[in-house]
Amino acid sequence: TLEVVTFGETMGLLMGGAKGIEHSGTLDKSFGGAESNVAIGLARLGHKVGWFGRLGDDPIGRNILKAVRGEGVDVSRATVADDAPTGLMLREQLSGKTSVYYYRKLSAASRLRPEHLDNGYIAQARYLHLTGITPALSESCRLSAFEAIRIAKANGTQIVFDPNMRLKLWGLDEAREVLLAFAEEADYFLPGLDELKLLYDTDDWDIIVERLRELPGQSIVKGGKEETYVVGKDSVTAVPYFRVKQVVDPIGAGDGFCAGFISGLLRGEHPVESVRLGNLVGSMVVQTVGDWEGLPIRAEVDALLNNVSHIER
Ligand code: KDG
Repeated sequence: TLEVVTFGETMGLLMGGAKGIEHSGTLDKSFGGAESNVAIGLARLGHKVGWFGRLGDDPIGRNILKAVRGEGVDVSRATVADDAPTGLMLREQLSGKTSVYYYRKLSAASRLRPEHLDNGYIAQARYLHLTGITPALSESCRLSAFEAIRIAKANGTQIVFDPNMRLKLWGLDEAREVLLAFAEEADYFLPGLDELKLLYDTDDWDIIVERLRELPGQSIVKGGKEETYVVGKDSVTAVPYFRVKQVVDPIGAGDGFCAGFISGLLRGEHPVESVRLGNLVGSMVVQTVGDWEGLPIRAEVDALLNNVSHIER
């Protein structure tokens, strides 16, 4: 049986080099999707995890399916759409600023419908991981996400929800309404601080904490200057980041965090200890180009947590 199930859109990723997309002669090909990034992270940490989504019947879709499967993630419920392509995203980093361009409207993944969900598949898991990207993709994706929550709740599967606000996909008002509705359903709500400022329309940390305390689940706030926050009923615990020599590519840090955090929960750790593991995994992702390539395996994480140094050659 699987410990974690997640689903969402995974796209081909084309990255421009130092000259940027406009002037690069070649683009580096990979793939990415918040949910499959989390799934790969969990698999590398030794967990049984399933990811699904709809892919196009095309080379990029086949590449994604093989690669995610190759990472040890169960992809048995992923489906292929014969009427729509796999989505694409282009990304570049110029002067330290990351820009993303989506080519995903009407993609195969956006055609996911509630009928594509396998109840038993979701019900077996201890955790269902969801992000706020899925409900932004299409009406049918939004319904699918709500249906997955219904299935999870009916079967005692806990919900981990990362809002992953993508304002290139929908307007703030709509995003706010839907993402806050999802937050109400989550056992663990993992927003970033910037997202919370937009969701609650305030920069006031005390008000944000108050709002989070009104939610039924546990909130963990990512993206502090130097730490992640665990919001308790009457206290907030700050869990410091790990020092990083150089941030090479910040994208994927939040997904790495989620993978580490869920891994901690699965290992029976206290939420604060799970956040520490999340911070560590996130800090490793940002030191490598790509969304998921820098995700660590269990042995690397254990060695770092225990301060063991290896002779590498
Ligand atoms: O968290 C990283 C993701 O944002 C990236 O893989 C792309 O899923 C993605 C999206 O929709 O932005």
